[in-house]
Amino acid sequence: MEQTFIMIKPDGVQRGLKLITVDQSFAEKHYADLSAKPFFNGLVEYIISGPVVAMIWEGKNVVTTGRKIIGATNPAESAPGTIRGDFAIDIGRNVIHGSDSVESAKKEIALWFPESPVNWQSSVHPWIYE
Ligand code: DAT
Ligand code: MG
Repeated sequence: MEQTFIMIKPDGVQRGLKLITVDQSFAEKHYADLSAKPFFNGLVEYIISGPVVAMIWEGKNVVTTGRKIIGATNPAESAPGTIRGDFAIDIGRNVIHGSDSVESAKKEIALWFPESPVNWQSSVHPWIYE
C-alpha cells in the first residue's frame, strides 16, 4: 500500500499552527478545583507560560489508561516507562496533564474544545474492539 510521511516542521511549531496558548482566566478555570492550594498561582503561571498541545484521546477506559501512561503526579513517584517518569523531575514541571475522572474529562473537553469535535469511527475499530 502507498505511504506518505507527514511532519510539522519547526516553523509550523514555532508559528503555533498546532498549538494553543491560554490566558490566565482560562487556566484558572481549568484548575478551578485547585484554587485553594498554595501552589495554585505558580501552576497557573506555568500553564500560561507558553503554548500547549491540547488533545482528546478516545478509547476503552481511556481516562484510567491515560493516567497510567502519564504516571503519578509527582515525577519522583512515577514509574519508569510513564511519560512523567521518563521525562520529568519536579512536580511543578511534570510535562503532561490528563483528566482524573470521566466527569472531569467531560468538563475539560467542553472547556478546551467548545465547538464539539468531529465524531467519527476508524475503519479498524472492529479489528481492535470485540
Ligand atoms: P494531576 O496533574 O496528576 O491530576 P493534580 O490535579 O492534583 O495532579 O494537580 C495538578 C497539577 O498541580 C499537577 O500536575 C502538578 C501541580 N501540583 C500538584 N500538587 C502539587 C504540589 N504539592 N506542589 C506543587 N505543584 C503541585
Ligand atoms: Mg488533576
